[in-house]
Amino acid sequence: MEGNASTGGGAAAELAKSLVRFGVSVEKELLDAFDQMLTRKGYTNRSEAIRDLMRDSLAAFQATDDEAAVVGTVTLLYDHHVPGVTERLVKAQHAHGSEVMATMHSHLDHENCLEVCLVRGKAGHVKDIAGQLIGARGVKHGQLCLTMPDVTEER
Ligand code: NI
Repeated sequence: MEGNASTGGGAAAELAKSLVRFGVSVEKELLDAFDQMLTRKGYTNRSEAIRDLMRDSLAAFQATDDEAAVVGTVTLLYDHHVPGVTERLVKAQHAHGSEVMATMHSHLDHENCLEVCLVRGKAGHVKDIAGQLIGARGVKHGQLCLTMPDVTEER
């Protein structure tokens, strides 16, 4: 990321200057399958899909650095009838109040609760917190999704 933001010249001109075109050799069958997936996903532009894949890959790679600053979500599915599960999750979230920024909760049905926690901090710490939440007794399924604000700029 460059730190010297432009203050003039127009965003379109800056974008045109920063775009790079490159060629990729790929088997026709692979490209056909890729394009079919893009159509089903709603992409209208192969370049945008490839940019998204690159950002995914960069975010995943950067998050392997435990010191990297990350933001993310921890999704939790649990049965609130399991004794103590709600208390365990609330306690763990309070214990990490600086990293757990917010929590959204939905009572899916009579048994199931869906909870999403917004988290931020160093990747290693955030992964530990997610592990505590997902691994809490009573949580049926959980997943951590990490990204970082500076992974790349959307154009
Ligand atoms: Ni609930």
